[in-house]
Amino acid sequence: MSISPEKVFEVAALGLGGNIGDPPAAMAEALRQLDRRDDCRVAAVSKLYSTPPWGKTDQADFFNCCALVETSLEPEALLDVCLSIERGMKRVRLERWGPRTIDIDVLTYGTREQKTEKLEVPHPRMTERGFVMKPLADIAPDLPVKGRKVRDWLEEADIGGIKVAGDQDWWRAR
Ligand code: PH2
Ligand code: MG
Ligand code: MG
Repeated sequence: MSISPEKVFEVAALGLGGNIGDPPAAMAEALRQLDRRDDCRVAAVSKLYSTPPWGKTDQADFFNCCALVETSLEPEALLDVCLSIERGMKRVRLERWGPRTIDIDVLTYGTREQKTEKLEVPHPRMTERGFVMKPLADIAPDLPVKGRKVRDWLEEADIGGIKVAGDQDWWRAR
């Protein structure tokens, strides 16, 4: 018999989005797949939002949400899990910042700051994106990101056109 060391769980924030097909169904399925894993537990999910496209504006509105995940995975391994869930759901992505069926981004990992070839946390553009900060403020308003709380970043973010499309439990019902 061996004694296994206690796993250390970190809290990571994820941003989910999509604007092709049925993004709320895809996002809900992705969250449930994460929650079923032994190494991840979905601890909180924001409301569901409909958001105007950012970056490339001549495309359909997106659905977006954020989630807090307790995980024993290191950030790169968590990203790999997210990417494999995307692939398993046959993600279609037509171009950078363009239409896609589902996108799962690792936004933060604890309070860790790292920039490797594979992954930068905090996500380099998250604080300027209303479609990230609005849902993140539902579940982690006091989380420090790049020296300020999420709620403070949100005050400066452009949240024009962002609408609530589902309450806190939207992802369980689907
Ligand atoms: N994702 C992008 C580019 N633009 N705009 C909105 N509203 N929501 C997104 O999730 C989004 C975007 C690239 O990942
Ligand atoms: Mg993205
Ligand atoms: Mg992505």
